[in-house]
Amino acid sequence: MRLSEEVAEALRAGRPVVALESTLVAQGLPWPENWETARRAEAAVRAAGAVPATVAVVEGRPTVGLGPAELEAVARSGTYGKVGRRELAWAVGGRRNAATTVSATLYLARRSGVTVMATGGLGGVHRDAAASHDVSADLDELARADGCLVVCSGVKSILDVGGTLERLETLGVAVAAYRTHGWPGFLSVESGWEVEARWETPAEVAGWVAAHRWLGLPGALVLGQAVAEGVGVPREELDAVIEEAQERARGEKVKGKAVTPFLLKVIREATAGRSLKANEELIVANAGLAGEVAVALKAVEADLVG
Ligand code: PSU
Ligand code: MN
Repeated sequence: MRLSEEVAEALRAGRPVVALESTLVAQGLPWPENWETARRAEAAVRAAGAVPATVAVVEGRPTVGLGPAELEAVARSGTYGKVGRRELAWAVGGRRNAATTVSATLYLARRSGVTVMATGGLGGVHRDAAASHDVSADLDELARADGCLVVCSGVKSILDVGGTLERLETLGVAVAAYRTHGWPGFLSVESGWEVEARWETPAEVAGWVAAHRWLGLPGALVLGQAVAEGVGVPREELDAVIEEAQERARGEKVKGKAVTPFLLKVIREATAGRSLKANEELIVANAGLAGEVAVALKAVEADLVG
């Protein structure tokens, strides 16, 4: 495992660190918005008082904390393929460049001692899962990442949101909404689904995470923060676009891990860039909130020790 000096130093000193995934940079957003967003996300973590650690595999080296040139290469090069957890060994063994999804990022982060991460929208149960069996490996890793917190804006709009929430329940993954009752709808403010737990401050979230850890509960915790009101794309509009995108994916026989990037791209085109703006803003906001919670968690930990 390769840690940037800054990340290694922060971990040694017990300072808060937030992991950021790179698939949304390499596959989720187009150049140059992807690079700008990646840098803004890192800046948001810093502004909160934590150290950002964007994760990727660089020439076979699993890296936690990309340098600026590496981050730019992920955004610009087109050579960083998308890898989930199960493809990590393939990328490392084959000395490849690879961008990491939530499942791979969470795995590498927690192996390095980083227990808080941020992303845009989680993977989950696809709408045609009954027939295609397409369920993101994000869910399985969330079930294993004991005590880790993932800040997101819900699950990607292209998914079966209710089905994904059900699966998270079965897996024992704790779920809460931040400052809303409704479960956020990724590019839309609302998903139409609700969750019971709601928190109002980073300190409350930190207390929740600390309690989960203290109880020794398995599985990760997922905090959903809605995209800002003025930026979100209305859900009805998005739903129509998604149907169309899925139609096209079927028509063009897009399969496997290519499905998610394909759908996100079609949606971006169909909403004249508004979904892109929403995606950018929510990624930056989630990174900032993850930073605030990571800082608050250090205060809770100090409390427990003292
Ligand atoms: N959220 C975004 N953009 C993305 C993704 C999520 O805003 O590109 C990526 C994440 O890396 C997530 C992955 O882990 O999509 C899930 O892909 P799949 O459905 O193939 O498991
Ligand atoms: Mn999939």
